[in-house]
Amino acid sequence: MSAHDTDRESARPTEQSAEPGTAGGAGTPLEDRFTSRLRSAAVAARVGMWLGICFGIAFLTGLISHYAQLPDPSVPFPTGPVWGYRVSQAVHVAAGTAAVPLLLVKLWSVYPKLFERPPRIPRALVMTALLRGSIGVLVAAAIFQLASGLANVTQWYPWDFSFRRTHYAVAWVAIGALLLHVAVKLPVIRGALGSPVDDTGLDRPNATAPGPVSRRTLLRGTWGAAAGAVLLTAGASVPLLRKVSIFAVRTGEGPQGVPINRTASAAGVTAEAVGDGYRLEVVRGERSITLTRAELAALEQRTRTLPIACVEGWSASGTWTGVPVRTLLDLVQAPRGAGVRVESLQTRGASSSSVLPGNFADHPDTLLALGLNGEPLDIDHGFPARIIAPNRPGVLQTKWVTRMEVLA
Ligand SMILES: Nc1nc2c(c(=O)[nH]1)N[C@H]1C(S)=C(S)[C@@H](COP(=O)(O)O)O[C@H]1N2
Ligand SMILES: [Mo]
Repeated sequence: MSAHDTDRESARPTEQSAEPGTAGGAGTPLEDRFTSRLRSAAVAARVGMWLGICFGIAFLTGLISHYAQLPDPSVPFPTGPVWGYRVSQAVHVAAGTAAVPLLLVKLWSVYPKLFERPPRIPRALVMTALLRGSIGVLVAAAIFQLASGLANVTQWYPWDFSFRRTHYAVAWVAIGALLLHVAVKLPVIRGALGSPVDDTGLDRPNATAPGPVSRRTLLRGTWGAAAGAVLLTAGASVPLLRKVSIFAVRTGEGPQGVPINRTASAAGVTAEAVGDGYRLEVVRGERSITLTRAELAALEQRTRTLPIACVEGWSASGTWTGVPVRTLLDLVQAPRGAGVRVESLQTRGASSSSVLPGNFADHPDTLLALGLNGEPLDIDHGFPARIIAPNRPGVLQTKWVTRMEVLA
């Protein structure tokens, strides 16, 4: 029997509950129909606490990711540790994934409150309207963040707006509404977390029917669902979980052992464009030099193991060989600390160019890579040459690089 059936069976006769002002004004006819003891502040506060933790973690790691993508930050994003962005973004996606079952159970546990009778006194009514409005904003923002984030993870963009800007803006709305909600509910949260889970002190007066399971079982199931959701997807960034994570969007498969974000053909990059006619242009003001791939390969090479850490949550490590970007900048006497615009043979789309801030451009491990895992780059990984820099979001690791322009 489901909790819903229980609610139905023990619902009061309509004529009785239609009477206004019963149960000391605390209940309304509709609200009274939710009688399950599982829908309690004791459950809502416990699930809400973990939901709040997940949102807090997603917010902080989201700020990191947003900051890492600024082209000209006032304080430079650090070039290390090399795994920093990879871990931070994996945690971001894991926190959002865990939040999905938590949010569902949380909404389920407080759902009857939607049907609470509004107070009659005008001042109290205004307060209630404001509080409910703020909860409406919180719920809408939370659902938007999780839905848009999940869609992004699967590379599904059924909208026209910029994912990054919108997800970032709504994050502030969500975290603001969340902090307000916690502040308003603090007495209830304290009371609920400070007493045993089966305590009925904070329950709605009519929520007396035992549910089909105990509160403890409901909570265990919720933690299990959250942990399960993470384990089934985290293999996209945690190699050890690759076999377990059957729902992970990308699990290390791809040419040369690294997944592909966008193939050359999807990006409109043809075999002809990367053939014998390919040139790399390095430009600084009036000065410019042009190199063929053979000339690039003749320069001193450096090999480094660095991850591709996609904003969408998957990541994979590769061993890259190529020319340090700084070596190329020296050919045009670029000053240290100057930023570099990197342009791809791909002409459309936001990832057709990127800006390497000065600290990345100067870092000895920032390479114009020609090879991956001991072979020349696959065309889908950016042949003839692609940027690979430590501790950078994947979206900025531009492939099929044809032009680099010093910005100072
Ligand atoms: N020119 C170009 N470079 C690009 C992209 C692209 O679409 N076009 N995608 C970026 C993204 S989002 C990621 S995660 C990495 C993925 O690199 P890979 O496909 O070699 O794994 O490439 C980046 N470089
Ligand atoms: Mo990406």
